[in-house]
Amino acid sequence: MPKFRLFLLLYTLITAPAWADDGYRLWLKFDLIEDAALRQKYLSQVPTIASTSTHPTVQIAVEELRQGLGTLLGKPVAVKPALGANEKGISFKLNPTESGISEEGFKLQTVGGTLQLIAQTERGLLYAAYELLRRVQTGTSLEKLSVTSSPRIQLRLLNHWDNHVGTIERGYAGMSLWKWYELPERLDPRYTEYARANAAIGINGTVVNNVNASARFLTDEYLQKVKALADVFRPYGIKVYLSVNFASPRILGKLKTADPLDPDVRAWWKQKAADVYTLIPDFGGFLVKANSEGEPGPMDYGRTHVDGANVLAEAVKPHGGIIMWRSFVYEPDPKGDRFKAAYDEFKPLDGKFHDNVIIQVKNGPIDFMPREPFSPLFGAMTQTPVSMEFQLTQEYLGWATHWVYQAPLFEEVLSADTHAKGPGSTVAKVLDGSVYKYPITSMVGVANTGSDRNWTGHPMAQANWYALGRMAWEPTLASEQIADEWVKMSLTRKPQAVATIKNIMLKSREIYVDYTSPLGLHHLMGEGHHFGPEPWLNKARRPDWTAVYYHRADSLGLGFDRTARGSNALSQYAPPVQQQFENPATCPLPYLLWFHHVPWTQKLSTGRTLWNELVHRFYSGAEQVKWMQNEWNKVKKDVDSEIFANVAGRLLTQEKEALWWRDACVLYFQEYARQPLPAPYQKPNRTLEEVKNLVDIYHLR
Ligand code: GCW
Repeated sequence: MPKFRLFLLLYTLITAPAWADDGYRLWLKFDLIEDAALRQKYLSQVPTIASTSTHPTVQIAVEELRQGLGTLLGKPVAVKPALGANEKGISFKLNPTESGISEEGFKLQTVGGTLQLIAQTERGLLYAAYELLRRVQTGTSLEKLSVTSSPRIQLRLLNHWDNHVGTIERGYAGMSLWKWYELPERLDPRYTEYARANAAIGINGTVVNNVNASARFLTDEYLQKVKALADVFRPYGIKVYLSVNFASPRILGKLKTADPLDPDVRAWWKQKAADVYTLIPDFGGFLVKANSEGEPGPMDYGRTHVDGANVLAEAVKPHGGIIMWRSFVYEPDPKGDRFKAAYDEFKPLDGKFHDNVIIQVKNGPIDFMPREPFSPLFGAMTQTPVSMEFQLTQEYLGWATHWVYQAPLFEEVLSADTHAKGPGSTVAKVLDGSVYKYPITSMVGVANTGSDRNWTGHPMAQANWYALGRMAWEPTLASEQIADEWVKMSLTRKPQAVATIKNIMLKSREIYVDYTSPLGLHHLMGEGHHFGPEPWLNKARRPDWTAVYYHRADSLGLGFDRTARGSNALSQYAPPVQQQFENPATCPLPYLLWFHHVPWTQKLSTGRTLWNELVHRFYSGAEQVKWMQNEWNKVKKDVDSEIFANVAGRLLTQEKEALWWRDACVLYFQEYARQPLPAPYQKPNRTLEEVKNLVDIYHLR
């Protein structure tokens, strides 16, 4: 080799980072475990994998273990038909009648020198394999294992708001993963990567298109494309579902109506369902957004949500399908309270839906705000199952420039006590069917994935996808544990760095709440795009799309009175919840302005007046972004340089935008509070008018 080329080669080898990471591999990184002793220990326990299965799902499990353990442990792991006497290794046991686990559950057991993966189904074995890998990735002992695990929720789904043209409604990570124009002929390898990532966290279904649904997804042409995806996902235990446009019988079937009680409409849906199931025998079912934000629905024909849902339910029932009917409905009523809409609409319909219908409810009563009290529909529906819809994509959480770890938000909602059947009737227990015996249980996350190389735009947003899967499997998992796993699997295993990153993650959501919507403020964001502050917004296409509808600032105070003196939305909760919230003295501060119109001069439990506390939150919240930056800088040497720089850059933008929120809200509310800023806070160095114009800088109008 010529000297210069040799020099170049050496130079590259010496200067290149030890590893370069663009985040593509998510939580399936499987990089070499740095600790040689630990590696040795694992190697002595799982040097071999025994399997003769020809089932595609088990073969995936074997292959994941072979490759994953191989690179984690730095030595090829052999695959053999069987382990010899006294030989150590991993073995699979498929036992359809295995007790103590559900269909998708598994056991991980040390029996003699063998680590047995036991399950009733092949899917269970795949989940067991990923659990084993997670243990090795996170440095957990494999000594004398006796693990039993079953998902508490049956349907663990992503909902993609992806359009056929490749755009994603509220997507901040590039374009859609689905290349409809290439399907069904070309299968992008990324579809398989997507399935792996989801299976590894227990997700078993995906709604591939937007709830604002184009009818074209039910055309023969598109169903072929959907089938192609279903075929890729199937061996990973993932079913495909579709969002449907309620007017499809009119749009596609050329019928005069889409009235659910019209016999031709019924027949049309039956035939369509049969066509879908001929192509995709294990198709999951339909998701419907009806009579909401301009989407068609049964009410267009004077019918009810029950009529609409049941006609679809009948159509998919013979094929084992389900209908996920969304409760996100609200009429534009300037005098009403949007908070109450979903409950008012659906509570009277409880028990009237067919048994293969589940009502899909957003976590809060309004719309994925940075903090909401739990929706009163959780605990209220005793005979019709309800499902949880969380939003992973950060529509109201700063898009892709704000680092917000959402697991604490999920945990807060899941652990909230509905008191539906006495104390301890948490939202999690409602969802998993232990409060009322629901025939279907489900938790979904509106996906934050896109074509960006790292899937989620903000590298840290991967953790939200991860958390959704983990919590849908076990809704009582703590956000701390999930963060711990995710950091170790995706970023670094260095203990100090793990602790530092976890600490930022766990505080990030509260920091975001503080600089955008403290003390229970909500819906202050810009109109339409939903980015940045616009608390002054008083005119929009609908009154309940303005900000003033929600914060109700006036010369006396701030906040929405939802007590009996106000909209009485509180009456939708069980009495103990109502009681806790209705007294401003016992209402937890994070929910204060959700339920009360509080005088500016009112002393709060913190010792500060409302105005002073508000200013304090906006300022300290924005200040905390600097803290996040400083903490992040401490892990520079312990995380990949590309990811480090990516996050560091986004944190700088986050700081700028946090100040934007702070200045906008403080200057605007000050016009009502008419008080100076409390010490030590200095007045923003720009005027309210200047802040209002910032929206142009961000090209948002
Ligand atoms: O949060 C709102 C979004 C809409 C979305 C709607 C919904 C898909 O702004 O973009 O539409 O919720 O959940 O249906």
